[in-house]
Amino acid sequence: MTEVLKIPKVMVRFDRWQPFRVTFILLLLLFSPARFQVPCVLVAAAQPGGAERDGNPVAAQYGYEIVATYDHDPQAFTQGFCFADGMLYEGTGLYGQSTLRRVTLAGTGLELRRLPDFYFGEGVTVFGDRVIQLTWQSRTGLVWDRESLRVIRSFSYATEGWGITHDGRQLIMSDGSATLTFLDPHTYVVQKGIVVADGAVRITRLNELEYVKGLVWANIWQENRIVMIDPADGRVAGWLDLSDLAARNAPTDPDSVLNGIAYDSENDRIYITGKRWRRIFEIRLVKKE
Ligand SMILES: [Ca+2]
Repeated sequence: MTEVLKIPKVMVRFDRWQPFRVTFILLLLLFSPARFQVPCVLVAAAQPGGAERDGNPVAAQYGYEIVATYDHDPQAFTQGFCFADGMLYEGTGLYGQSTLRRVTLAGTGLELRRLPDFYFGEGVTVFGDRVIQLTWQSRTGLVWDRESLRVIRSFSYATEGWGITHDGRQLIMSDGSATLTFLDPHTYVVQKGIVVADGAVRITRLNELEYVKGLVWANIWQENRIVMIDPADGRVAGWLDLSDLAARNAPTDPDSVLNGIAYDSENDRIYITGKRWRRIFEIRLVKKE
């Protein structure tokens, strides 16, 4: 009986203090530092960019100076352009007109090979004793003996072929999308792909390529500007605006866009041209503030 009575006493005491306890808890919540922390967290999360932007530096912007000019065949529909041991190698396109050619900067010693009419020639790179040339939609790469300029083999790839270059270890090719594909230079087997992006924006229509001091440079088709890409992750490290050069030197034909980057790594010289341009330009970068 005694135990039975004790229980209601406790309940009564609880009931008496309950309003005060509830008020106390409400006051605690009202003035708790945690109350002020919640909006702070929300504000931080709502700020645009945030940590991602901090971890991904904004791409540098470059202009150019012209160092020298050289003649270029105004009939050449340039699709591939590179430099090795004092010679320019150029691949041209269009069905029935595609070629591979080798010539000095002065225009002497021209050697020219015609591709079969069913190939539309694209990017060109020199790797060791071979010259490798892509074709646009035939999914076929042509491997030329560098000395004789004769085709010694071919290989297949799964995409369109646009530009090609190499970093000394792997071939790097573009296909008109935002992806660069890395191939084994001996087996031509795909080893990896990267997606090129400037911040959150994918950069598509990557065209003629050149490997320059650790970065992959790519013409953007029909934009007359070059994007500089970190080959480790596809991050855009810089932009080179050549629209002024293109406007002053390209023919009025809308197809005659900037599309040739050749790098003389021995002498650190950059050569630029375009489809049916009359000139090749050696340029020097000028960083924009
Ligand atoms: Ca090139």
